[in-house]
Amino acid sequence: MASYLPSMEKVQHAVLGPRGGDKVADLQKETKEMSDKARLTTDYGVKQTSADDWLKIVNNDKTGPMLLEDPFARERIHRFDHERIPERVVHARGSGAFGKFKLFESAEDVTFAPILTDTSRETPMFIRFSTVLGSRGSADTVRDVRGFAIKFYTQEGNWDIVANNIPVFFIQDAIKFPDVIHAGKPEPHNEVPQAQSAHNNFWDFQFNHSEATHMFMWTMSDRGIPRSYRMMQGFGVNTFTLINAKGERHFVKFIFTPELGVHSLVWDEALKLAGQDPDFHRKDLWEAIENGVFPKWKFGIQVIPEADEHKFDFDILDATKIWPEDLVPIRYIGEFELNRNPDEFFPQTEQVAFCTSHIVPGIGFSDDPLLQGRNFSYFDTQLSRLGINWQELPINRPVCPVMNLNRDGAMRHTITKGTVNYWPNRFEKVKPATHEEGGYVEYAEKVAGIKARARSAKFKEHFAQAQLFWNSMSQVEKNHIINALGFELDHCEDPVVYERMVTRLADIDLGLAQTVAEMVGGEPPKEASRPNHGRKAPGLSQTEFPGAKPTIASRRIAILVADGYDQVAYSAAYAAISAGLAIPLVIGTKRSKIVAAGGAGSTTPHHHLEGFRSTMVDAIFIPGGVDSIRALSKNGRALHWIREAFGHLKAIGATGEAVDLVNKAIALPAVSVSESAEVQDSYGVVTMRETKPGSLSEAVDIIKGGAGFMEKFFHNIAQHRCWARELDGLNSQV
Ligand code: HDD
Repeated sequence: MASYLPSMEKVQHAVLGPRGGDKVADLQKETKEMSDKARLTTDYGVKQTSADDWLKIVNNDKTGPMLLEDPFARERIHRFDHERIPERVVHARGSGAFGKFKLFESAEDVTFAPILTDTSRETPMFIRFSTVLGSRGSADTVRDVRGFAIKFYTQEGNWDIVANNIPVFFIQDAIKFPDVIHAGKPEPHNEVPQAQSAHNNFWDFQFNHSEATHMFMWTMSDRGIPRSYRMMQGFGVNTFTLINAKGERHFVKFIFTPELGVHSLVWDEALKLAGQDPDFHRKDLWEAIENGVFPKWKFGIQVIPEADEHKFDFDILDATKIWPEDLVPIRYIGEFELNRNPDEFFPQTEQVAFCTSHIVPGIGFSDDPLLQGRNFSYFDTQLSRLGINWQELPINRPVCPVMNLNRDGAMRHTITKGTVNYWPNRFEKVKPATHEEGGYVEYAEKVAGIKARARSAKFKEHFAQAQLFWNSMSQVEKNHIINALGFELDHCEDPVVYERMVTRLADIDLGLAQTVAEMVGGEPPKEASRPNHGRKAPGLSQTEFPGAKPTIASRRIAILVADGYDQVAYSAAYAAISAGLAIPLVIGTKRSKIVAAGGAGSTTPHHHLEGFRSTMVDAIFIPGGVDSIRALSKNGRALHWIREAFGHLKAIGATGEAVDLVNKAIALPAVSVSESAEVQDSYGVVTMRETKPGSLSEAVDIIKGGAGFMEKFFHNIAQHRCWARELDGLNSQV
């Protein structure tokens, strides 16, 4: 059995507190604390006597007209009127955190970039996660691609990897970006729907633009509804290049794999959370970092020597294709963690701005036609969002020296002394750097060809990797893709859209096409449009990423109580959950004091059953207690909590009288419960009718291991979800 004890490293983090490296010190220059001694001032520094009354003419018995003269009041209103800046045209909804990157294996055989060769370095970083389609105020848990944009503040300048949680993209050439985004965003006539791909225009585009086929299979898979930003892989998607000290070039893709494993919500849960807790992912990231359970990823590269560029049956510069891991293994060379929440959302998470074109010496671009277009687009979009001096903003400025001849523009902050602002100048000031001094030197690539609006022949193949992805899914994952397509196409009212999409699915798999056709009302195809090649690849199914080790760390576990609960079971569970670095959330019939059986103790719940929902937790534990269970059994919402958690495949634990409550709520013959002191684990429902001395009350023993109740309960939580329930069709029966 696995240990659920926190690693020493995590304990150290909790004790030492967050660390962020140079960038944190750099940001301190701009950061103000709100001290008790500080007094309200205008932006020009004059102390104000009132934040309540606009200057006006008053008589004793009459409030007279306000005076436009009041500079304090006008400043407040002006500042407020202009608080909003344009939201990002895509990826508007996001949240970010600071962290650090550490290399554990030098990649000097393929690059001379110090961040990828110097194992003694710790590089500060900022990551912004996002959804793509929704506006800034949209819900976190919608079905969508997730952005995973990283800024490394290296000593050689900022390096941005503007990544996603899906390794491929909808389009091969950047010129199509406005189309794919227009098609996915709310429709132009009525601005409906918000943050959804489930509509006519999105699927119309997917059909007409067959190179999107591989990508929509990923977004329809569980990758489109992650449980947490902390449980997603990240992929740079585009093909970059690495150049080593000998001047040799390799093609490269960047991949990040989370220590906590890759996990998703179930669709019904995602839908409900969008209304019940639209900030679910934002809060989850914040909470984990505040609790010192810092999310970590391994940093990997896939490299292909320049000479092997054409050895594959796909074009390695095509962003709609993965490089299958059995052909190009991932080499994990470093790791990064997020360990500090921003101090203020707007100046940091909202104003952070990324550019794929921002790379450092030792790293280069490729001729990937999506990347080349992105390199133009990002700087351009920052101009309309933040203005020409966006790189001076504290969150965006590098930690290494910046000196150049760029000048002026709106909101310029930097003041550069000297009498010249051009090169060459008589003082030899601001001289360009040599290669030896660290100057960026472009790789001397030989280029020949004719000008044409075209792509190489291999770009024209659009279905082989969609099949590869489908074939590599587990049965559960396949079911989820079918249901996702069933949901999405059901939201398309135009028969032309869903009928044609069904024919597109026959390009991938006949069974898939037939099942979806039946669900959504299209004509089931009689035969596949092309044979399924039957190949699979490693690394595509989420089941391959359970996490570095089984853990309950950072999981939210509800403890349901009413007056008369069993204090021993309650406190043992509470202690064990906390010691495993998970978050115990006491949910009561009310949020005021609840007293244990016989007055043995009391608790003031974090939430009450109506205010919080089962969707917001990963598991439920219910301690016994005659009166508590009697009250919960009569409470429809309590029964709904248990049924819903069961339906969402979550671990459920119950002791003493609570076993009967669980039995009543679930009421399925297939799910057996404990009749004695023996622990019963049936479909992730862990029960123990009589508590044995030592089995529950000694939390420390429980965490250390053994075959006790908590051990089994925690094991199920660490598995993330009980898939057997779904495979046996039990989840849909409650
Ligand atoms: Fe993009 C934002 C990721 C293709 C144009 N993109 C943006 C963000 C992420 C990505 C994570 C949010 C950055 C942040 O948090 O501030 N984009 C991708 C990936 C792509 C991709 C992985 C495919 C490989 N993007 C892509 C293309 C174009 C753009 C082809 C245009 C030709 N993307 C933008 C943008 C955004 C953006 C309009 C909006 C806000 C921003 O850049 O800063 O320029």
